[in-house]
Amino acid sequence: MLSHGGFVRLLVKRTNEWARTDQRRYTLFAMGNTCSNHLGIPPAKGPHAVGCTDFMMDHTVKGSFFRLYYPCLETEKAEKPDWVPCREYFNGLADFMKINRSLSERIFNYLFGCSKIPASMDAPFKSNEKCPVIIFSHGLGAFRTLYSAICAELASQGFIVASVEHRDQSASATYYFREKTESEKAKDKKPKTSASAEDNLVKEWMYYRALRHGESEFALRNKQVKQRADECILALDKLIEINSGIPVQNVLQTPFDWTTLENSMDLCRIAAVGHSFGGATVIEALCKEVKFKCGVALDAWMFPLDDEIFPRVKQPIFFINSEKFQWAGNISRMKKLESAVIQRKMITIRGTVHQSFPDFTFLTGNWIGKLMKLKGEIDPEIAIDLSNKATLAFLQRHLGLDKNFDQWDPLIDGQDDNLIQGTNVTMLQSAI
Ligand code: 71H
Repeated sequence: MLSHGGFVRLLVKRTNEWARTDQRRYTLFAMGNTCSNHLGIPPAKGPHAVGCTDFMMDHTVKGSFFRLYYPCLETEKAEKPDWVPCREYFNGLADFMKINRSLSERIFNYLFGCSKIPASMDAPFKSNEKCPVIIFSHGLGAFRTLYSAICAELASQGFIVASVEHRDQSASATYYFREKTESEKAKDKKPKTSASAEDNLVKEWMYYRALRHGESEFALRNKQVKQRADECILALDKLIEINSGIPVQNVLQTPFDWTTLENSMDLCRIAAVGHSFGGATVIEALCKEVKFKCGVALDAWMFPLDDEIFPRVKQPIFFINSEKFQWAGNISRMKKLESAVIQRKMITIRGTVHQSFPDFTFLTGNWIGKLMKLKGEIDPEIAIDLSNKATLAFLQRHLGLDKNFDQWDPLIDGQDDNLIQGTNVTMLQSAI
């Protein structure tokens, strides 16, 4: 528990944050919204400080929404963004987990309400040599902010990373805007000091849609993976526009200056990275868009993909698997991508679970973490470090980067005490 003074400071800080943006958070509970633990998402290890900002354009459900991580200038006043941007995301997570919203909101808020992303909100972009680009795709029931240990690490190593928030009803929660109706505009008589895009818009929340009774799961997931790939490509298109200096209008009011990104990207060096459903999204996106030069699929869930696409994917792919999630049927679909001419690699990180890739793994103690399968046997920092280093080595190799990530080349072949080359899953003949 915080001291009385600490609680007051926290209250004041929260109020300031509220004043700063209307996207902010939760009502304070009578007991106070205190931080419950000292755990945190590990800071990025690369040579650059990391900035982070949100982008939405256009405002409709068909627009693009992503969080951008980028190398930034170190500034004193830089604030770290909340890990979960507002209460609707916690409510969405509760729906996804099929637990009661109001009880879980208190628990989530208590456990994770103070967690911060290891990046500076809206910090100025540090222009340097041209940055290679990564589009990141989240898993089922996740959303754009939950993989910050991975995205911030890649940005600290010089990448511009756009973490997409999918609108295919597979995210726990997401939002877009609709225009106000005439009657809403009439009711809204408050005097305006500065007109902005958001003034005439109303936020619409979209939550996770569970499979309906009798519905074909393949039909739903297959449709979703195609939309997800399109959303990755749309995010890339927006980055290409931003890079070319075309003025973009961000629907979200942020102080970040998007014009500073003009000519900052190396558009010959673009990759896709994703977790689970996001891993399948990577493969679908590679197939649809050859601008993606390679892909990294973290504990990919292959179920949503059409078998027909496997022979049509031409880029290198790296599968980084957890020890516990995989099964023969899923691995056999990964193996359908094996090729004599295109590099396809697979490693397994010992002691990991499916949740070893999203940030939750850092935010609970050992006991609760293992009980809820958010943590495996391995120290989560060691696991994410191996995953990130192997990813960087693979990206250097296939994007042709001029960095020192090749120092981690052995990891691509599973050469580490905590790695297995290929898979730990024993393949049944019937599954091959
Ligand atoms: N489930 N992404 C969820 C079943 C296992 C869970 C998610 C429970 C999260 C807490 C425990 C696993 C799968 C499975 C394809 C995929 C991506 F906050 C996050 C939420 C989701 C972070 C990351 C994710 S998990 C994921 O693409 C796929 C196949 N999974 C998964 O879906 N069931 C439960 C009823 C609904 C369909 C591990 C787990 C989880 C706890 C929390 F309490 F801490 F928030 C979050």
